[in-house]
Amino acid sequence: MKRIALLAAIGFLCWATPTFAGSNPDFDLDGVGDVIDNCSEAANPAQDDTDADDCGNLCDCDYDQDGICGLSDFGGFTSKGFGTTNELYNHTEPVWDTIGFGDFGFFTSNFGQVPGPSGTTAGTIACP
Ligand SMILES: [Ca+2]
Ligand SMILES: [Ca+2]
Ligand SMILES: [Ca+2]
Ligand SMILES: [Ca+2]
Repeated sequence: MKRIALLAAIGFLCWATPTFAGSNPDFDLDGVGDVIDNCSEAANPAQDDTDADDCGNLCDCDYDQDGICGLSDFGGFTSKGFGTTNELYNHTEPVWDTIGFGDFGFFTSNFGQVPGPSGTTAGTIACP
């Protein structure tokens, strides 16, 4: 009888213990799991990353890689001008649409901020 109770207890524990095998949280619901998402809080299913710093274009306006979206980056952004197709300064997907007010709005709203966050470079200067 004790053996049956023990087997029942083990069976219950196996049933009640959640398994995380294969689970992969996706905060921004873009189909790319947080740990491999180069913009883990912005939906960017294409994962465009022109400067290849593992911080996706959709959350990266730190073009000179100093860890912050600042004046030096703004100079580069404005020199390209609206209507061009410079991929680096493009903050929408797909990458090769033109730079417009949306990209400017992204830059200004992130001015003074760090890029990211990125699930692939957590803790690095390039994309915290
Ligand atoms: Ca995601
Ligand atoms: Ca994302
Ligand atoms: Ca980048
Ligand atoms: Ca910068």
